[in-house]
Amino acid sequence: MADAHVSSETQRFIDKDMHYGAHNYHPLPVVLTKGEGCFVWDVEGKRYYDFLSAYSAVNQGHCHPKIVKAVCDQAGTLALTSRAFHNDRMGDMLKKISEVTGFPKVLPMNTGAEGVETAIKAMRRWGYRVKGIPANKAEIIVAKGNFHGRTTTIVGFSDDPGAYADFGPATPGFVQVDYDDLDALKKAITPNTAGVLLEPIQGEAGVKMPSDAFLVGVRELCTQNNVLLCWDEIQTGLGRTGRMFAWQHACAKNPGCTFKGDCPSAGKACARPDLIILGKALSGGLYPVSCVAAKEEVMNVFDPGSHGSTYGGNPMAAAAAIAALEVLIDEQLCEKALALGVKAVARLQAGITSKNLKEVRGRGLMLAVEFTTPNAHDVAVELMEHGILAKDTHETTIRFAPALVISEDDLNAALDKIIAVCNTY
Ligand code: IF1
Repeated sequence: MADAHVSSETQRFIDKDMHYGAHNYHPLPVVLTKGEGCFVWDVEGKRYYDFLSAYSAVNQGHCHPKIVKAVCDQAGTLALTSRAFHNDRMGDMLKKISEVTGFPKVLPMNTGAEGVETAIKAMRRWGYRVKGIPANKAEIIVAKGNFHGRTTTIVGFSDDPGAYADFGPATPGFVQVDYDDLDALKKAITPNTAGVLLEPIQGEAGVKMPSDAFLVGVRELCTQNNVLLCWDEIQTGLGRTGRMFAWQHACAKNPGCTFKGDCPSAGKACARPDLIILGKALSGGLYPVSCVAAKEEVMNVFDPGSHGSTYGGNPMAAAAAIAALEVLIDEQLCEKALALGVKAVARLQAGITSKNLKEVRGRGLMLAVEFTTPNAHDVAVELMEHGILAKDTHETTIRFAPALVISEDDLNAALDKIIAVCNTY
């Protein structure tokens, strides 16, 4: 077990968290106090490459000056009104998200889990009111290994006991199938299936990348059976995988499709969803902002009183989201992530010669190194000592997700350290 060397100053912060906080996390023993771009600094002044990026919430880099300015300006003007009144910023955010996603309708929330709950409610209501599913019979198909958040309903359809154990009874109406298994999905569809909810790449499961044929096949099955397709792009979306959305990698007729307006594949050989959930990088880390974007037919199931949130769609969130999306586009972060990701995977594959290496994989700057041995946590601790912050998952896999603004030189410097550490395991 790698030993972390922790100073007494750092330990005092950790002790306070442990004393007053619920023990629902086991963080690495580092206490951060400052961030800029792809870097963070701890309370002792040591600089780290942040290769977690708050689980891809800071794709635009820590404290991006443009987003910081937008949020600070808005904070001093008007921060929160509730949805009992209109505010003069929300509409611009909805318009921007509509343009980026290609969907006509957007419903703003705050956390990712709330976005997922919103999508579940939309799919169920659509199932009853549009598809004609009998009352309380709607089913939503999900994948084994999924991670969609922490609410009681969401953990109720997780197959990770750490997430769901003793939080039951689980909300009924969810059916689990193997991920990346089209036959299993096909068999699970019934006349009562309202929707399919999937991550286009499973993050928590260890950056599990399905075949493009799976993503396209899911779309086809949903179209054939009058079932809604919802991609949870909370983690994979907004440039992380080298496209605005991860589903765009899979479009067969139009590779790398950057959807604008009508889908050129007209729903065929295309992985375009009926609704999409976004969160995390939608604010670049400055504020919790999530949303569902969807077709009219889906979003129109909501009427006054059926859904909402005190903070959802507030002016601060709008200022952050507009700036965050502008940064993604203006700085061409999708294109950058795509190009850097190809180089990063090649470099890791060539450089890591450890006999315990199982696989290096990734899309864009969503990267993973999987070992045959359960040492990923030790690797993460060792990497921290060498100035790289990253997170292990499922004992054998370590994920790397630097901010998309990282320079090629910084990426290479960090990869050299990662390769060196991985080769000692
Ligand atoms: C935690 C993982 C990442 C998500 C997808 C919804 C949500 C998430 C695809 C909910 C959130 C985070 C939450 C974080 C750990 C985490 C995570 F390791 F579990 F898988 F990112 F890699 N859909 N993922 O990935 O969004 O409500 O948190 O805003 O500490 O729970 P949220």
